[in-house]
Amino acid sequence: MGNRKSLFIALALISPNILSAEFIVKFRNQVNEDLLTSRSLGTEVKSVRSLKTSVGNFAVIDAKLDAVQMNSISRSSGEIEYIEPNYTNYKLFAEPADPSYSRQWGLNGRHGVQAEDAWSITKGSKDFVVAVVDTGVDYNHPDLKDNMWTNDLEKMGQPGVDDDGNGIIDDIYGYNPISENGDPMDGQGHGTHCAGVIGAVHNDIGVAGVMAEAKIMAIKIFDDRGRTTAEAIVKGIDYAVKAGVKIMSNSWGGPQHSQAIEDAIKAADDAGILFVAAAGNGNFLGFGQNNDKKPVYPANYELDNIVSIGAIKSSGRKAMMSNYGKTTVDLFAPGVSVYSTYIGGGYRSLTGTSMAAPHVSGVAGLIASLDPTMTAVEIKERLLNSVSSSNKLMSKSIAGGTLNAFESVR
Ligand SMILES: [Ca+2]
Ligand SMILES: [Ca+2]
Ligand SMILES: [Ca+2]
Repeated sequence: MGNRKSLFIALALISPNILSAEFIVKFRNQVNEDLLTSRSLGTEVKSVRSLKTSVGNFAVIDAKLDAVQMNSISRSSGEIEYIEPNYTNYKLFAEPADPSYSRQWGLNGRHGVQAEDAWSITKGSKDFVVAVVDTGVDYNHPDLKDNMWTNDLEKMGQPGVDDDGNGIIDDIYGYNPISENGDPMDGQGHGTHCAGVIGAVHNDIGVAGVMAEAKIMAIKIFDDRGRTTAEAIVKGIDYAVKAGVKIMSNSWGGPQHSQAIEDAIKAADDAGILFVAAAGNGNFLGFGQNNDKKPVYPANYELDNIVSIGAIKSSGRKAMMSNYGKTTVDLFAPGVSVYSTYIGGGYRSLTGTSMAAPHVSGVAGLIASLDPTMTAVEIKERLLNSVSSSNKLMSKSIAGGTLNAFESVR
């Protein structure tokens, strides 16, 4: 009786009125196809095929049956042990259960990064740190907190005391050089969005990050109104270098060449840290510019560890607003209508090379998870040599294509 009840529930979930579908019939002994004809069952049966297995003999029928009919069939013949739908609602576990995953075309779309195939090889690692150098991160976000880096000496230490002696009091999740304190909470949203692209937790809420396993450090170089200084940027990068991060994700920039910022990034280069930088979003009219002619920094600094990222839309073409450059933009990544985490525990869709860069940072993290001793230059070579080539992007980037997570880790 209990079984029958659960069968009804299962059917009701598929459809209240099954019109035509496949059913699996388990026979107690041999399959009796005569029992499975339209005349015997009193309903149209389109096809019957036998299925012999070591656990018994089955037939698969294509028929029009509702729950009541199915139930009466299983009761009417002593030869039939049970009948149930030929269920199809199973999925590869590489596909995350996060309810908004279907919206993440950058991961699962035709021109996305082939994330699921990559995840069958690696889902990331907590053995190294990815720094989001941005507006901070909502480190309490339920879809991020388990993938946040924490400074355990401060976390277990005393409030108001610089427990690890690094000069910053209570820097548990990162650093805030804008306010010169240890709290990088995001009050703007941009950094939280980028963090989610890299490493939103794979769970039953929200979105999935490129890295399922990650350690994200928040470096808040912009205040909540989006303002910064070269001083704050240098201090933020310096903190991340000293903390020994592996990758820095930078979704910001401007036309101003700062020697101090370049020197800070050079120190990251010397430490083997990959510096992912958005190529920029073009002019005030919304058209991308050629970075070969009009440099954008930090993307355009001529340092080996910098990888400059343009944005594509879901068709695989360059986003209208995205900057480009045959010799200055390395590769393209998803950057239009990117759905990710937002401040206040929320989610939002945003567009820009800002969203493309963290896709690359996440894939760089997948690469590094294969071999944490890999240098920045080695990771960068992998990224560039693994792109999905595109004729339209040949003249617009060094690699001539878009980010491919699977090709990067296979
Ligand atoms: Ca400290
Ligand atoms: Ca403390
Ligand atoms: Ca999630």
